[in-house]
Amino acid sequence: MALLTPEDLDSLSSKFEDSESIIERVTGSKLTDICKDIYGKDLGSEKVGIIPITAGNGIISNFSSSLLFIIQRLGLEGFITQHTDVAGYHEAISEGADILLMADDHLFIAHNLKDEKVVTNHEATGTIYSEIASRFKDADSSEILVIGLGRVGYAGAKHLAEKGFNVYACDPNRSFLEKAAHELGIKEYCKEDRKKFSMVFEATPNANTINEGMIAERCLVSTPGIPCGLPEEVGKKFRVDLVMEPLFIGVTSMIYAVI
Ligand code: PYL
Ligand code: MG
Repeated sequence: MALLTPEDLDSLSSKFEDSESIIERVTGSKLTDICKDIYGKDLGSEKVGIIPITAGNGIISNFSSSLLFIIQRLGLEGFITQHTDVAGYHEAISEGADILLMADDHLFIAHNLKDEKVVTNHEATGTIYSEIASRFKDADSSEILVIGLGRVGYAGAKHLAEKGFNVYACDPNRSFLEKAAHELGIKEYCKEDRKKFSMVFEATPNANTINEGMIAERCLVSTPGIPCGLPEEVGKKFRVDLVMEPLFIGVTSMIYAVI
């Protein structure tokens, strides 16, 4: 999994405000209302403990502070533990956290200690970004393109298939495609069909995965991907709305998933 860098998290607030206004414009709903709708619950007075984890590549300098900013922006009480790892885990529990947030290089989880719900950033990110794509007000059909069937892409494709969307997907890994076709009933995207989509959910760690043969004149691309899969010239040539943000959207979905 591509790891965030401190630069990715710079100016998180303005990046989030930009994407929040685009989400409202293209879907007609606020991000928190979309989360309420898909998870069926609203935020209460949950207290969130953020535990810095030193495993693997170690601490990302502004990762925990970015999480605290997100939690407080959602109107919840949050704190970053003084200690890291197991001592931090113990500290968070002692301080009465209801929800724990912690990430190593492989998994970023939210764990609700009160009712044992756990969600990964992959699942919650796939769910929310695919949901945003599926709510495009100017969509010309119920067909939606999913680019990338890794842990994030598969979670999004599963969410869309369960909602009854006509899901087409592409991934260079044939076994990922066959698994998704078999388990989710999605169709393989074939460029020879010259099908053009107005709703695209992209979840790959690569740039330039979206080409102009895939997208309709009016199109929404929803992606957590770093780097962005939409080439700048394609975004200019077509009227493409892009929802892309490094952390806030995914973490908001994680919190609603475990409350
Ligand atoms: C959650 C992000 C989304 C994309 N890649 C994921 C990532 O960068 N994971 C690593 C997070 C490491 C956090 C570090 C700390 O500061 O606690 N262990
Ligand atoms: Mg995100």
